[in-house]
Amino acid sequence: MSYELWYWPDVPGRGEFIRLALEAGGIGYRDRSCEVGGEALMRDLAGRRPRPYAPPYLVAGDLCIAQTANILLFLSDRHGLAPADEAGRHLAHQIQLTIADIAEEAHDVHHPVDAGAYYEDQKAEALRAAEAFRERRMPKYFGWFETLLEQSGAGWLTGARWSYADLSLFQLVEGLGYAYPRRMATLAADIPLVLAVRAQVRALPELAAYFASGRRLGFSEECLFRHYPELDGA
Ligand SMILES: N[C@@H](CCC(=O)N[C@@H](CS)C(=O)NCC(=O)O)C(=O)O
Repeated sequence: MSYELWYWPDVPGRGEFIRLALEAGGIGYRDRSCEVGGEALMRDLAGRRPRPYAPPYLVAGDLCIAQTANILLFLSDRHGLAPADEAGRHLAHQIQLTIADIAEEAHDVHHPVDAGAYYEDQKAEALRAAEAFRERRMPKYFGWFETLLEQSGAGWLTGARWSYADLSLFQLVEGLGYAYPRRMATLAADIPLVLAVRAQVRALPELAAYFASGRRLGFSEECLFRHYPELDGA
């Protein structure tokens, strides 16, 4: 089975959570976001049955699956990207849904009023939202990931081997490290296990070819995780 990943071209965004799982799992796929432009993506999406609400979505034969966490659960069930037992399967899914929550909050910091309007037109509200995100939300979420890793005791979130949740935690740390370098530097002392997962994923042999390929897209101010210096702070 070969898969098609559909996402916006040129940005990692939510598509990268899925790309990392496909790459680390050695799963064959066509990255349609790199082959077509945004208009072609919208045309494709509109023609799908059932129609996804938004990218990313994954096409697997007759199936079309949307929602990042749902796509990862689907791929994991087929390709063993998380523990197969009930507890481990739902723990990985729970973590992924929580990563979706913080990713959404990170997006809403730079678009606190209107997701369809420019950042520059909601900057005052964004400054206020950023302070709350940095001071209360980031430590709370990262404290929870750190607690899970302490409880796991195995160096990975769901057991002795990496799962797609670890890959996504890596991407979250990378993204927030891009967006909030000063805040992440301050938090670093409190989240050694989270940072160890980031280093372990960066060093995974399964991802070495992908990281060396030049195909991994960089963050930018068009994406989910954006760096606006005025929104960052220690
Ligand atoms: N909860 C969905 C969110 C999907 C989503 O918001 N996709 C963005 C791109 S990262 C989008 O195209 N949104 C269009 C919209 O919400 O109108 C997921 O995790 O996949």
